[in-house]
Amino acid sequence: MITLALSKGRIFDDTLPLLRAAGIEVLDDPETSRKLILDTNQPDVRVVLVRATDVPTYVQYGGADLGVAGKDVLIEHGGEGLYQPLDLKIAACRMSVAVRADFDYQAAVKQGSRLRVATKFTTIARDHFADKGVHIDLIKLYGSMELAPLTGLADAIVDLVSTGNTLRANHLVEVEQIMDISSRLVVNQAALKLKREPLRRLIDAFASAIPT
Ligand code: PRT
Ligand code: MG
Repeated sequence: MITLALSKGRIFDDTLPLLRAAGIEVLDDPETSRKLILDTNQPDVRVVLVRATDVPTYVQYGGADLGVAGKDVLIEHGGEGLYQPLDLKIAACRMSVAVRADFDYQAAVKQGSRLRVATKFTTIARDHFADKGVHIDLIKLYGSMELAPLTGLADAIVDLVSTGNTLRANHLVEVEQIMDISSRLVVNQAALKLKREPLRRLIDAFASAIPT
């Protein structure tokens, strides 16, 4: 049995075409079914649905043989025990710094001001500002980062941006792009040895189906 960990939403949706290219059809729709373990047309392949941030943990400890997770999630997790053979180029976005439109970020940086930064991506934010030599107070949030500068909780946020619509709707501006983000295939290192043949076949099929 091969167990693939996916999160509902964009990662599930964008992984379906890759699975199809490998001859795998998922038999349940996670948006209508309440099942957490989904069967496929292959009796020896199943999909488990977990939170996006839990995918690396499931794969690391063998709760799943492989999974799909964003580069953001993998950096924050640390990647321990994970083999990362492929950038699938799906669920693409970027990690950025954003501030209120009326906050002069460049001036604050130039003056060497201490910045209050709210984010769920604490490792990425800490590394980014350390590289720039900017001192920060980090405020860990679990969601709705956009609210932090609007309420005075923080001067800046570090968050994912794709269309930019969420920032615009909240009168925030992107002042720095930290890195491009896409989702990767992650594989449990022990499973790669024990289930070498079927996993290799799956990885190869995914590799040839990556959008260009
Ligand atoms: O939603 P939940 O709290 O369950 O978990 P999650 O947010 O971690 O999962 P999910 O499914 O939303 O995201 C999974 C992965 O998709 C992330 O880890 C990213 O690698 C990737 N991804 C790609 C994105 C986006 N694009 C994205 N736009 N993840 C989040 N967003 C959010 C962003 O945080 C912001 O709130 O969408 C908003 C911005 O979008 P625009 O289009 O308005 O700029
Ligand atoms: Mg989300």
